[in-house]
Amino acid sequence: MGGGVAAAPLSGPNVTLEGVYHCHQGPTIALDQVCDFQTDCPLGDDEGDRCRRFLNGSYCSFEEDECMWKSIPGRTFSWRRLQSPAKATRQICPSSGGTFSVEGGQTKGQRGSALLRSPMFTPPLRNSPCKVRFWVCAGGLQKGALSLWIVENSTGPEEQRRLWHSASEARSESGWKLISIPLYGLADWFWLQFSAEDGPGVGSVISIDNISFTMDCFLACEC
Ligand SMILES: [Ca+2]
Repeated sequence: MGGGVAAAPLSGPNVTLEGVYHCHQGPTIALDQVCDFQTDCPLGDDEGDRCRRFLNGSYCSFEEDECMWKSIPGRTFSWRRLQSPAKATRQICPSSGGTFSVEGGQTKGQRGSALLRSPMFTPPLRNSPCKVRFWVCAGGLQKGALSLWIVENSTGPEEQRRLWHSASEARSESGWKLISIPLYGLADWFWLQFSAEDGPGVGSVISIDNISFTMDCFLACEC
């Protein structure tokens, strides 16, 4: 690795190889506090526009658009970008803006699975502590489940790996929850997909919001 490693889009004096970011004014923050939808720098330069300039889909609040995340409908239900949740579920999963959600609707017997698929991403460097983070709310869930899968371009859906499953979370907790998952062992371009299985049930909802990748995912080899 002749030239070493640099964060291409955030390059310059503000990112160091020690994994910290120097705010334009004020403190030094950890690299995983950059582009995580929480303002840590006094001037807010760790969030916003510069984060959106990374790979499309790697930093999305679903406020303005879908950032190339794509709904692949199931037989009886599908993911939709909502500006505000339906009345029935507003109290369980309150949100002030856009989310991607599956709503239970009024009918029983929702079968099959509905997918929410990301655009294609470049693989992180080997051994980089790359993580994907997202907020999830499974409100009033009567049945059904949510999984996050990773699919590599070279092997395709036949060899997809499950990264996370909602059943692994404590059932008693409701409301929004932050999930953070390491991405490793990737050799090829890949995409992520959320899979809602068998629908959330009558009057229930599953919502996803504020998806972001840590900066480590974009460290590029300048070989
Ligand atoms: Ca931040």
